[in-house]
Amino acid sequence: MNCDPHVMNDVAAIERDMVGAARKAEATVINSTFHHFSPYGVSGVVVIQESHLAIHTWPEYGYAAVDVFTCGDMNAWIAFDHLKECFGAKSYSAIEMKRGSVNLLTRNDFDITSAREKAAEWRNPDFYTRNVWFTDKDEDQALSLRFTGDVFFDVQSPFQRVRILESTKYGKMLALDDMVMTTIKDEFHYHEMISHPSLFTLQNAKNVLVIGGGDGGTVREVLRHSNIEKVTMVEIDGEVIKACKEHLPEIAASFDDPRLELIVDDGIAFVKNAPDAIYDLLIVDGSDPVGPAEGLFSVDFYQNCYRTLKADGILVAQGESPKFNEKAFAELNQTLQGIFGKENAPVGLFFVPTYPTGMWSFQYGLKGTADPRKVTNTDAIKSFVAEKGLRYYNEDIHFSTFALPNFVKQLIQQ
Ligand code: SPD
Repeated sequence: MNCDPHVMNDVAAIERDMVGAARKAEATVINSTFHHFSPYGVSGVVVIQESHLAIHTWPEYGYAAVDVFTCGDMNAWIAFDHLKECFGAKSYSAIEMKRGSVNLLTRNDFDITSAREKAAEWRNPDFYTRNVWFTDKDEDQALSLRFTGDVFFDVQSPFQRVRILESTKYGKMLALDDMVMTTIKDEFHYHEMISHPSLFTLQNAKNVLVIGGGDGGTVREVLRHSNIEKVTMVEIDGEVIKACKEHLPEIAASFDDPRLELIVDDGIAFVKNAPDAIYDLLIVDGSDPVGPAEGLFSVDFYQNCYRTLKADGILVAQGESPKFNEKAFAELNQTLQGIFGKENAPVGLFFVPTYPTGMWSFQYGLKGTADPRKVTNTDAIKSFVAEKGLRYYNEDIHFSTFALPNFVKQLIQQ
């Protein structure tokens, strides 16, 4: 009781501590299964050779109910003391129950000692199967990814909780608070699509501003274009850059490019103070409209973006999902239509398996006549895609991303 509520809601920490408790009590861990529940609470079981440890937490009460069941030599109180410490429990109640009356049972002729010895021959004591789930959700929908339980980076920055976890299907991933930002195995969907459609529309862009994008995937793609002379990237959270440089080097691959100026600061203030008409392309690679990214969905911010673009400049912004968060998606498009004009705020859809619902968008603001829906240089796209080995974007996707289902057209009144 009176446990740390944050720990009580942290599925990875609880799995680690429960497995740690079993090991400290010298149990042999076979398997662990842990789930995070919406809106909060964690349940899980660690199966041990000697039986099992089970838990359910109520973070809102700072409470955890734990069973340590053993039929072997292990001392359950060692596990109990370990958990008390890990959970920061200020009080507790515990009962020890002896179950099973051996004198009432008939023993079969079964040599348990030799069976144990045999199992120990093939069992690697450091290996056990884990079933731990990370969930990105709102009140009504969720996307869950199984992860190995390994946490490579976990820092509460002044803005958000920054974590690098390892998912079993998509490899290492960056999570901000409880939202998936990018994973090693599907990051190219997002980063190729946020960059190349606009750069092939502008053809000769030289000066690019990226707001956000702390993982480095967007600048990596932008800098593939040899015509780019300068990219300024403004990321508010230095911990995101640090985490990705250390643990996602495939994504954070271009931070040393001499054409990149990396600024750790507030992107909204940066755009507010930027001179008029200096950028060919302005990319807003922000997270969802909660916490530090909320201002990246405001009218004021996009008015300043418009002002800093050159006469034929393009804005492209992470546009949320028309299925997961219709309201933010539609409101952003209304904002862009209001500033750039009704015909100049196209939406591009693309698929990301690790974002809730899988259907995601980039939203554009076209200041002049450069329009991604009207490009003609498809041969240039084709050879660039082949030369760079792109895995999502190509000359067909360039156009098909702008083909919208009717419900999406209705949402944005286009
Ligand atoms: N819900 C995910 C929203 C996407 C946020 N940006 C991802 C950053 C990738 N560079």
